[in-house]
Amino acid sequence: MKKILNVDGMSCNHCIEKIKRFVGECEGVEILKVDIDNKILEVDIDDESRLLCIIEAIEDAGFEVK
Ligand SMILES: [Cu+2]
Repeated sequence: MKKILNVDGMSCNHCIEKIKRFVGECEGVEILKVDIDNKILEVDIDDESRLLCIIEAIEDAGFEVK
């Protein structure tokens, strides 16, 4: 299922790479889009429970989920 998360604090390509790297560690998650302008991360997850890992990964990367 597709999910869109609002992520605060992204400002450059480096941030995009960092988000991709950290969230990429989560199983069952495919990153569809990291959009700095609209401050969103779009993912395809196989189960709702994957959101927990994603949110933790974003925070570990130093960004904030709104
Ligand atoms: Cu950056």
